[in-house]
Amino acid sequence: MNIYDLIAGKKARKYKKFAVLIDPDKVDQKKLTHLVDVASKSCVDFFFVGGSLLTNDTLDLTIKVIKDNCIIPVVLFPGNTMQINKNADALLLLSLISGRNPEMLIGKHVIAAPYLKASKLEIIPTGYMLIESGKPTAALYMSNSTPIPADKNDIAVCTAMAGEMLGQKLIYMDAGSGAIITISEKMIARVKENLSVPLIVGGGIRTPAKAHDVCSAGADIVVVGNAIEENVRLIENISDAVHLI
Ligand code: 1GP
Repeated sequence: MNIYDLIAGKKARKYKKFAVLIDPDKVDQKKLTHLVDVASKSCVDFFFVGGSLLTNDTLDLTIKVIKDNCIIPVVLFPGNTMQINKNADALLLLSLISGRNPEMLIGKHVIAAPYLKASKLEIIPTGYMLIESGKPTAALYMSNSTPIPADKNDIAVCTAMAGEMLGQKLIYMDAGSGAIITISEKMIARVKENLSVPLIVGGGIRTPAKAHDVCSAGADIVVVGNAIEENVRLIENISDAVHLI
């Protein structure tokens, strides 16, 4: 199964998609099995798995629990080069195009390249843009980069355009996990108007209404992590809100 085709195929383009972000540090096996069951029944499109910093060696187990309990594709959303696992279906190869830290633009990728090649994972080049979100997030700190100011829509548009021109196959606008301020609908809409590749949006989305608004503004995939860790029952309502657009 080709994950990029699932995201960007002609048919897929009409439908909004919902990705649940799993931080392996934050779920135990029992909680994860329940979450996977709810996600499966709620027609979640993808699991994104990863974190800015993982302190327990549970990435492999996390992927195994998901794979043993459902057919939802697992897409790695790696915070660093240690988060490569061949049992996932695909990996977002993130280039932090909002920042000016060469390590996050190309340096880590050089180190990871031979391991990625050997893994046989589907690699999806992704232009990753961090947007200011009201507090310093783990993603910001760990990436040693400056986010795009929340009200600078033109900078976001030009960054996304440049990312696409450089060959990125997805653009991911992220306010960062646990963001206080989500990315404005105006910024999402402006970026979407100027983009041909699919747009992923996440960071601080906590309600079905917000997920709906983010999709209506132009996101093709909405990502929710924290809110679901706190309340698994949200999955069904957010999934409905995203898929009914
Ligand atoms: C973070 O976009 C994701 O990288 C999800 O953020 O955990 O705040 O939902 P939340």
